[in-house]
This record gives sequence, C-alpha cells and structure tokens, in this order.
Amino acid sequence: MLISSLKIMLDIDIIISIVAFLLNDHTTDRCPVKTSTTYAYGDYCYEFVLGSETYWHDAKRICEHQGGYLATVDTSDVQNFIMDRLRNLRFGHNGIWIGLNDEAEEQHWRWADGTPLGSFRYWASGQGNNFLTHTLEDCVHLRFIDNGHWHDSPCDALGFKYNYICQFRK
Ligand SMILES: [Ca+2]
Repeated sequence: MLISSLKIMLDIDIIISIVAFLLNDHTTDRCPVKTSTTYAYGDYCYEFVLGSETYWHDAKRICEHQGGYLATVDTSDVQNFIMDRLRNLRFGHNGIWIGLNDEAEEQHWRWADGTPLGSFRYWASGQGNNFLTHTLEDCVHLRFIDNGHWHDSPCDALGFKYNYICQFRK
C-alpha cells in the first residue's frame, strides 16, 4: 500500500514536471522567425544574429523589419539565458548588441521596445555614466568577454560593429 502510494506520488511529480516544461514551451514552434540560432525563452523568441557584425542602428532596423526589436534584458533570468546561449554557441566575438540606448535623451536609458531601463542593470563598472564621452556613447552591447556586463559605445562608429539579438513575441 505504502509502495503504491509512493509510486502514485512519483508519477504525479513526473506529470507536474512535464506540464511545467510544456507550459514554458521551449520549442520555437510559435516563433515568427526561426533560424538555427533562434531560441524560445518565456513568452519570447530570441534570434541570435551571428553573421557579419554591424552598427547598432542597422541591427535595430533589421530586427524591426522582421517584426521584432533589439533584445530587452530586463531580468537576471534573461541575462543568464543569453550568456548560457552564447557559451553554448562558442560565441567568438567580444560583445553583442542589445536594445538599450540613450539616444533620445542623454542618460535616460531605454530599451528598443520603448520601455525605460528598470531596476535590473548589469553595467560594467564605470559604464553607462561616462560623463566625458557620454554624448558619443548611446548604444549598449553585452560584453561577452567581460562576463556579459553592459558597455555603452558609439552606435554607428567605425570599430564598433557587433552581432546582435532580435526579440519577438511568440
Ligand atoms: Ca549617451
């Protein structure tokens, strides 16, 4: 009797895990854009564009042309998800563009989808508030070789081309 109740409990545990996995929906079935480097996470799909590196505004335009926007990294979960993916992909570049920018108003950071920067921030020390050059540095990349910390840099200047991540709602 004890053994059979134990077995039922175990079965329920397994069913709960399966349902949780399905609800989280890690498949890219509902992603509007599917490439070999598109991943589903939460309610969103993230397309890691790892071909030739480009300027921030070009990356932004390409994401929008596909019906998405440059990625919003507003929780540590998303930050960790992106870093895990880059590690798994054996990402070979220094950094990757995300949507964060202060081009509309200096030091008022916003994501490319229009939402203001919230409480989650992952600036490298001394970044995001560099008063000497802040007017020149309006766009942010996640710096892979600096453990994913955020660095602001010129959006469209020679020497500042990166890969990028487009985000889409499922
Ligand atoms: Ca700036």
